[in-house]
Amino acid sequence: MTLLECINGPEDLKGLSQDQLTRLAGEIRDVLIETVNRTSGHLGPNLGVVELTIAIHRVFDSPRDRIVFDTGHQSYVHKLLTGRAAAFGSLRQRGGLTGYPSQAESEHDLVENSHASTSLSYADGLAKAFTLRGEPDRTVVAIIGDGALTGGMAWEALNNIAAAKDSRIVMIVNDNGWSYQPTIGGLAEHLAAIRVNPRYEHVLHYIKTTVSRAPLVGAPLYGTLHGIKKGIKDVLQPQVMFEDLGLKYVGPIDGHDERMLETALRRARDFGGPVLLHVITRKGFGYPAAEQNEIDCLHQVPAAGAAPGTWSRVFGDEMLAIGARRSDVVAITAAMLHPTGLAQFAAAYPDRVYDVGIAEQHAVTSAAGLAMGGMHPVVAIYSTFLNRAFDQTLMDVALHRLPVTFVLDRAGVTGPDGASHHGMWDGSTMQLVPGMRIAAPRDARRVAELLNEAVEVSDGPTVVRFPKGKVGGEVEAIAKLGGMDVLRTPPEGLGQDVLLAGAGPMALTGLQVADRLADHGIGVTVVDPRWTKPVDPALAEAARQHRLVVAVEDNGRVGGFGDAVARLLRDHDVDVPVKTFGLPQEFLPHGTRDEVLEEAGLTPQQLALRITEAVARRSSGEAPDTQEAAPETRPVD
Ligand SMILES: Cc1ncc(C[n+]2csc(CCOP(=O)(O)OP(=O)(O)O)c2C)c(N)n1
Repeated sequence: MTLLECINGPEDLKGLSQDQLTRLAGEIRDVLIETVNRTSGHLGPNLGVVELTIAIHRVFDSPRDRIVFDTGHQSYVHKLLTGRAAAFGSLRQRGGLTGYPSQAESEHDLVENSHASTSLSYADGLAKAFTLRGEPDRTVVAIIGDGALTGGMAWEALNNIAAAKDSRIVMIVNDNGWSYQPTIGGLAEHLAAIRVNPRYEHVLHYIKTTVSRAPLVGAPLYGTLHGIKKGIKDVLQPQVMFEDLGLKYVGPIDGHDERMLETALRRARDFGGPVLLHVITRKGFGYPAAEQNEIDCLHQVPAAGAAPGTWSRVFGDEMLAIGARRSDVVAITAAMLHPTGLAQFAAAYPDRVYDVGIAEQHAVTSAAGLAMGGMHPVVAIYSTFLNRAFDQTLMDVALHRLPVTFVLDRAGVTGPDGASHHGMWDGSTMQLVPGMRIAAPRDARRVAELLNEAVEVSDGPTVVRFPKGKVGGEVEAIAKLGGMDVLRTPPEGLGQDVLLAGAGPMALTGLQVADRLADHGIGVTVVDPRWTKPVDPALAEAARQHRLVVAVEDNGRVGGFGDAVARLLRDHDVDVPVKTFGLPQEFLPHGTRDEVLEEAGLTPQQLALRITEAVARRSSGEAPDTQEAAPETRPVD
């Protein structure tokens, strides 16, 4: 029996000897490497926090003390130590453990959001609540990476925490010098006088001498640490930054020395007010394949980079071509250069790409500034993270009618990252933005086409949204309807029963639906709107020729493309009924993309069934039954 198998909760850690803790750390690393390579997930970040998480659970009393993981992608070790080791093999699988903290899984988990830079704000609020409730002995522990610390919210929270002298908050800065890529330390460059902290030098020396003895990792690791060094000095220089803010600073601590970590954590816990503990870790520690991975230390496996054949890569290739033609086109990423497909553009045009850190709000307003200055920025961002910058998109970009193109990768169902990562909001929130135009390409050719159209728009913002993963086959239009592509007309002998408009890849799903409906004698016209905002008025005219209009989208049903189609028909006094199919407006759990789409009733088979029923009801003159009021996306038996 392994030591890990004997750990059913943090209590079981407390009696272990230092030797046993070292053995346990090794076992945890083995489990992480074996499991995550099989299930997918965040590997490098978790390998880096093994000793840190053990030490936290030995020093603090969870769940009475609350532990908040910033972003939460580094909470696997915590899961293993809080009674979930046996279930760990189900990580990120449908019905299995989630890839982030989950209150449903454990009383030790609290924050599930997975959007970065929030932990210090949660900690601020929790500590205030404990004080108000007369529970002054409870401590809040926030673990925040140096990447997440580049987000504005973290600094807004620090500003408040510094003033909350009685708040028992231990802020652990897990400084590995990386977010997806080496963390950018722009803040720091404003610091004129940089002093060298001797204890920090000591840590570097320690890591240099111990790690450079390891045959494979030595030199590159030291090189990386040297890179980190500047960041630490600049951004996290205690005297300059945190102590001037009025925060108690402890560190820097070697984050792989469990005993030293415990000592520091005890001191921080017993201080009785906010303390910032600066811990230096190595992303991917103990696994050469991760430590040596130059792109992102195996931040995620499989890598989130833009592999050939993915939507992200198609976008990246076209950006490269546009970059060659248009010297005014610049690219912005919020710490996700490789995953968003911008790496090639960055290599070719290093002066025209800006990695702003995990700072989506700033990214968007900075894009507004670039546009005001005569450039055409392309902000490449995951769909779910644009939520962060809604106000900036609305008021800083759209209000000024600025030509900024938002390229929203991972739009729609994303899969194993679960509720906080599904990109199911932008199709609705962007519909609210005056002057915004939204493109949804159905295939690779349309990504190129629509991206080019988007960067030609000079009087307002544009969105190009596409999903995660591999791009499917290409389908050419057989006719045009206004600006839309007609992909299919009813086969001979069948009437114009249904006009089906499928947004983005849902247009291709629509073709499969049409095949199935033809087998039932129902004639379907399938159109790809290409632009889902504004909806082409030609759709209203085409609707008059059909008995039922169907809109399908990979986005929340509320306020998305389907609602925009229904509104267009109302505005044009078209009385043809409309059925809208999209994701239920709920926080959808993790699973593969196909599993989640099936759960939402969006497979061709499920859609065909619902549409057949709707046509049949209308043909028989039957009033819509009560089911009609239920979400349309539910699969029917
Ligand atoms: C608002 C937001 N933007 C982007 C991301 C994507 N993301 C997940 S982890 C990560 C890097 C985090 O770096 P850091 O906080 O230093 O943690 P590490 O992985 O290095 O331990 C990024 C950019 C996110 N989760 N939230």
